[in-house]
Order: sequence, then C-alpha cells, then structure tokens
Amino acid sequence: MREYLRELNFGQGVDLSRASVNDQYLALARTVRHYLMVRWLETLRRQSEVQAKSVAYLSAEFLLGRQLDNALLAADLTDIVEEGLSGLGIDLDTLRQAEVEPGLGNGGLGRLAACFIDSLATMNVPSIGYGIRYEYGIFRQTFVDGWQVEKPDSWLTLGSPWEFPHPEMAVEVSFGGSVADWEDDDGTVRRRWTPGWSVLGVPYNYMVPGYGNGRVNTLRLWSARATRAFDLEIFNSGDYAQAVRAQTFAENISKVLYPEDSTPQGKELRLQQQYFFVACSLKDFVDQVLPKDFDLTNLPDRIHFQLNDTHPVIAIPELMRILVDEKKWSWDDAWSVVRQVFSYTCHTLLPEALEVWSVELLGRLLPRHLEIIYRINEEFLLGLRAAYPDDELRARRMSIVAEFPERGIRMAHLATVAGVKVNGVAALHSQLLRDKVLHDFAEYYPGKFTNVTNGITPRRFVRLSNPGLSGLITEAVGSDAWVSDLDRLRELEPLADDAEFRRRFREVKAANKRRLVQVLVERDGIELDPDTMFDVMVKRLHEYKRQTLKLLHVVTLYQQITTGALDVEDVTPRTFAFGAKAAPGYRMAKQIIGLINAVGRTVNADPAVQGRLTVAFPANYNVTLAETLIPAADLSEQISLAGKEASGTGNMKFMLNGALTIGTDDGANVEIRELVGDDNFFLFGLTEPEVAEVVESGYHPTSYYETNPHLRHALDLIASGAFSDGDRSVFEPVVSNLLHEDRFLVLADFQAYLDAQARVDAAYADPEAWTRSAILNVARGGFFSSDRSMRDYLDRVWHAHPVPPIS
Ligand code: F55
Repeated sequence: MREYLRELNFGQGVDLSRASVNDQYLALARTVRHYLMVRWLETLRRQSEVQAKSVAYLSAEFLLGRQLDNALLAADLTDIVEEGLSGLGIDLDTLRQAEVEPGLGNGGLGRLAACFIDSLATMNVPSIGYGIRYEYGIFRQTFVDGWQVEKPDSWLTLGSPWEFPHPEMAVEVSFGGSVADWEDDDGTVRRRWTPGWSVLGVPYNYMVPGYGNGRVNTLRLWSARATRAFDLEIFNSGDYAQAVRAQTFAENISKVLYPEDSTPQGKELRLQQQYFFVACSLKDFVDQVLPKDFDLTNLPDRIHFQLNDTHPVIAIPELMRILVDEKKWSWDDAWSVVRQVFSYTCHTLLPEALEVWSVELLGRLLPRHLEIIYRINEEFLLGLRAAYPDDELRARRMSIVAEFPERGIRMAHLATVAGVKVNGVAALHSQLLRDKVLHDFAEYYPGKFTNVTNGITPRRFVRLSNPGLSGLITEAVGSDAWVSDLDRLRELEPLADDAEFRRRFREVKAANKRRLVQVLVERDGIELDPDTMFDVMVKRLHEYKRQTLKLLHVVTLYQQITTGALDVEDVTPRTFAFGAKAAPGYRMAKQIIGLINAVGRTVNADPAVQGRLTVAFPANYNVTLAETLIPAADLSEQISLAGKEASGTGNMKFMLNGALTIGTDDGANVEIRELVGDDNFFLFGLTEPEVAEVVESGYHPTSYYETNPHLRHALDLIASGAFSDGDRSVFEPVVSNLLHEDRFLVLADFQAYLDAQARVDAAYADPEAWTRSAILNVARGGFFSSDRSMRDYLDRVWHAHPVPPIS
C-alpha cells in the first residue's frame, strides 16, 4: 500500500483526501503494472535469449474488456489489494467500476483475439499480438425513442494506465506513388516503388499477463502520426493551416474502428488501416524483435504469422516486397519463405463477408503490392492450369483476381494460396469451408485445410465473472487448478446427482440474477424480477443470427395471452433479455432494434402480462455487461440459421456459466450438443443440408404465414401498428422482408422454435432436473477453453511449443 499511496501522490499528484475515484483507479492500475513490470522484462529477456519459435497474432481487432481485475487475478494480488484498500477506506469494487473498457473490436472476432492472447500467455507460448490502437473503439450505443443512436467511444479521455507508448520506436509506412524499372549495380533490372506519402506508426505496448505463471507477453498496438518530413515540407511552404490538416490526415488512420461486422464496406481508409498495422508489425518484427544478424532464410523456424480473417492478408505481399525489393532476394527464394510463415483463419460463411479490394483502389494506394499480387496469381494460375488443363471455369473461380462485378483482389484466395494452413473456427464451419466456400481450393490443396474450434478464456468468463460458481468448482475439484486446466470440470459430473450440490448451484445462479438486477437498475433504470427465467440473447444484430425469431416468440406469447388463447397462469414467467449493436449503416438491423424496443415498451406496460413477460434491452452491450449478464442466464439463445454462424463464442460462455442452450445445429452448437447430450440441449430447426434443399427448391415464406395461425397472428400484430401507436408504416419493412424475402428462413423455423420453447418450459418446471442439466453443461464444457484452442493451433498450424520459465 506504500506503493499505492506513492502512485497516488507522485503519479496522480493528489493526496488521498482529495483523490477522485478515477485518481484512485489510475493509481491502483499503475501499482499493479509496476508489480508486473519485472516479470515483463524477464519474459522479454528470456525470449530474446532462447530464440524459440514464436507466434505473431495479427488482428485488426482486440476486444480486451477491462484490464484491472484480470491483471490482479493473474498476479494473485486480488486479496492483498482488497484488504489494503479497505484499510484506506477504499472499496476495490468501486475502482473496478471506474475503468472504461477498451472496446477495440466489433464482436466475436475481436473478443476471440483477446481470449487467445490470454491463453498464449497462460500457456507460456512465446507470442506477440499486433493490432491497431484506435482512438475511438466500437461506438457507444444509446436509444432514442427505442432507435439506436451511436455516440463516440472516447475510451482514452480519462487516462489509459495500461499502455506504454514508445514514440522513439516509431516506424515509417508508405502509401501511393508509382513503380518503375531501375537497374541495380550489378545490372539486374528491378522494380522500384517511389511512394507518394508516408506516416509514422508509434507502438503502444500492453502487458498480457499469464495466469499465475509469472509470464507477461506483449500486445503491440500501432497509432498513426504524421512524419516529420510531412510536417516540415508544408511548414516550410508557410501554410500553417495546411500543415495542421496534413497532420490530421495522417492521424486519421488509427482514429476509429470500423463498426462494420461481417459486411466489409471496401472503404479506402479501411485498407489504409490494414496496411498500416501490418507494415508496422512486419517491420517491427524483422528489425526489432529478431536479432540484428538474423538470417531471414530461417524465418520459418522463428515465427508463424496468424492472420485473423482477411484483414491482415496484405502482410503477404508486404513480406514479398521486403524480401525482393529491400533485401534483394530472388522472387523464388522469397516466395519459398513467405509460403511457410503465414496461416489464415476464416471466420465466416457469408459470401458477402469475404473481402475483395477493388484493383483501382489497391493500385492507387499500394501500387507495388498490386504488382506482387498479380505475379503471385500468375504463378498460381500456371500451376492450376497444369493440374486442370481444360478447366478454364475453375481457374476463373479460383483466381485471386476477380473480374466481376469489377476487377478486384480476393483476399481470402490470396491467403489460401500463400498460407501454410487455412482453418475454420468450428467443426461444421471447417467442413462447409472445404465443401462449399473454398471447395476448389480444398481439392487443389488437400492438406491445407484444418479445423480449430474456438474457445474462451476461463479466467475472465468464469473465474472473474462468476465468483460464486468458481468457489463451488474449486471446492468440488479440491483446488483452483481448473482455472488453467478446464478439463478438470469433468469432476463435477457426479455432483449433478447430489441434491445438496444442486441446491448450492441454484443458490449461486439466484445470486447472479440478483446481481444483474441490481446492475441493470443502476446502469439503465431497468427493473427486473429475479424470480423469473432469464432467457438471454446477446450478440451483434444481424439478420442471419435471427433476433427476429426470438422476437416472434415473445410476440406470439403476448398475443396469445392478451387474446385469451393462453391462460396467463400457464405461462412460465420469463425475462427476455437482448443485447445487440447494429452496424450504423445496416438499415434492417436498426429497424429490428427499434422493433425489439417497441415490443418491449408495449409488453412491459401491459398489466395483462405483468409478472409473466418482461423484455429487457439494455443499451450498449459490451464485454463488461457480458460479464454480469451471462452468469445470470438460465437459457442461452443460439438460433442462427444452420450453416451461417461460423462458430459463436457466446454459446460457450453461457454453457460454462450453467445456462442451457436452445439452439440450431450451427457453428459450435453442434459440438456443444455432442458434449452435453440431447437431454441437456434444446435443439430445433432445419439442418444445413435441409436449408440448402429448401433454398434450392424455392423458398416461399408466405406459405408459412398462410398455414401457421400463430405466425400469422404475430406478424399481423406487428403490421397492425400495435407496437407503434397504430402507425402501420413504422415496422412495415421488417414484416414485408420476412414475408417476401426472409433470406435466413425465420418463418421456416418458427414452429420448430415454438415447440422447442415449450420443451424449455416443461423442463424449467422441474428445478431439480433443470439444475442437473445446468451442472452437466458446466462439467462437460472444459473443451471450450481457449487454452485447448491454443493447443490445437500449436499442434496443427504453428508447430511451436510452450517455453516454460526456469524457476
Ligand atoms: C469484423 C469486420 C469485418 Cl469487415 C468482417 C467481420 C468482422 C467480424 O467481427 N466478424 C466476426 O466477429 N465473426 C465471428 O467470429 C467469431 C470468432 O471466430 C465466430 O465465433 C462467429 O461465428 C463469427 O461470426
């Protein structure tokens, strides 16, 4: 605590009596990072000493969530700090709440990256995360009359105690300009890129502490600054205002995270961001991380670059450029190294989510890279045509360069051609990648495709977010070893049949529900009854995820009760909780948000369903809210159309916190159900092959509307204006889309979903049996630790190993 007071006095410049909560939080954060510093330096020292093969995780997003609690846990400081602070009259929990989470990601993909670096540190794997230090992360969502309104996320304004800026280590990255032939000293003709402009990338280092192992890895996020040349040139011209504008232009590159999820917009600034962080990272790795005299032909023994979706794929031509243009290697030598050091993780199945950059844009921004991509493609097509001599259609399908609708570079094809491995993120997803999306490639490169099912870190999403359950598990297992060895949860299985354990398990769930109720009152003014079933759907708003299906269930129950078709006494009291952000430009998603809020307003105000149906839609669902929402859930909604959700990771978080899943046969749900068994999972809906068949034979949503009275009543009620003060036009686009298009077969799965919900009600009516299932969900969920995902990547993709510390 001496340390802490010193930070308060000398770091924050206040004494205890005048310190604000933010001062106190910042001082604590600095104290903790001080403590971790020795271990960080030691890790770095060991790393450069041992020179073991490392992993560089390249990701445009790291959705970290709050840092304080995780750092305290990793360093085993929680109890000491709590006690010490309370001696000073300070409540640790108050300081925890003061932290603004770094929301440097959109959703699943960004959070996955954060879970992975946590696991890599915990497992002693030499690794580094590379990404972008956005000044504004994912927008803060507010509701105005139930409609989403976005506000900037200024997460840096109150200070950011976890980062270490290194302006002296800035690297320069160039854009634009032109490429021409030039003659080398020895007479060889080479290509020379004369860039048009450049910016600086300033690294900001973040500690990534392993759990209880004294290791601290590094996450390096890049921030854009104007170069001095940039400034000087214009200052010298005497145009001060123009010089300042130039600075703004450069700094724009890392200004804001694109809030698009699953639908890349092809914007120029986005390509600038991608190249910016990738070029900074490669340069940093080659010039700073590797020893000075390192022979780059040995690069594959020292590093594997994992590409988190296509966003960092421009790294492939960038490394070619470094080796061929800067190091003067031959094309073939460079290619033989490049094709050994990258692997690509695909996170989607939606064709519209695969990035394609227009040749016009790429050629203007990165002319040399475009040339390199063309050459990679030429050689790739040469091999392809040799393997399939008379199959020009196949060559066109597989080409890295698309000709239609405009000339474009297919980043997923580039990644597949150059990558050592290509992986999907759940068994079904990887299968569909092989069979459908990248089928031609899977035939051509049979050994390249593999699966690594996603995982989540048990540190954040069980140990920290659910202390009650963690206590129970620790007692049952006999130690807290499960926190870094999640397979030990299996030992809970026999306790599912122990009535006393079930009672305590239920008590934990009830306490988590009360905690959520309290948080939502304070955070949003939402009042909930903890003695209802908490039925939760939290994820980005996307049509394929089918929040509308959930909503049609709510509307059906409401319609049936208010018309007397259903006796209110027969309805299981439920709280329907939603959390979802819509991409600001995604109109249908924003409409659906408006509709959820409108239904909620009507249902919550109607005395006819009071105490039975409640809709809660807290704004701005984020990692912090997830940490209290998920442990309080009874029912986990994972209802995407089969074949569309690559994996899902929320589904794993719910399972491990003792919620039962109602879900389709999609993504990692498939593996969840295999593990827990059909008795402990509410499966419904079309399977992926059935979906394909329905679509093939012509899908007519209206036929479901016409033949299913429940569905008709629910849709008619929405269309009637019942939730929009009688105005029939407000939600007409949602209703008419479902009736006439329904790309994601909501209406086709509606009845099956209602039937499954009836099975949920029946099961919930037997608390002992329900609790037994919930315990089995936890006991059989160990597979979904991101530690296991990391082991799979190490074995199947990276061929790297943990380096245990010498103790
Ligand atoms: C973000 C930006 C763009 Cl341009 C495209 C996609 C995304 C994005 O965030 N995708 C994403 O989150 N995908 C999700 O990845 C998760 C982790 O693998 C999966 O669990 C989930 O199924 C998938 O939708």
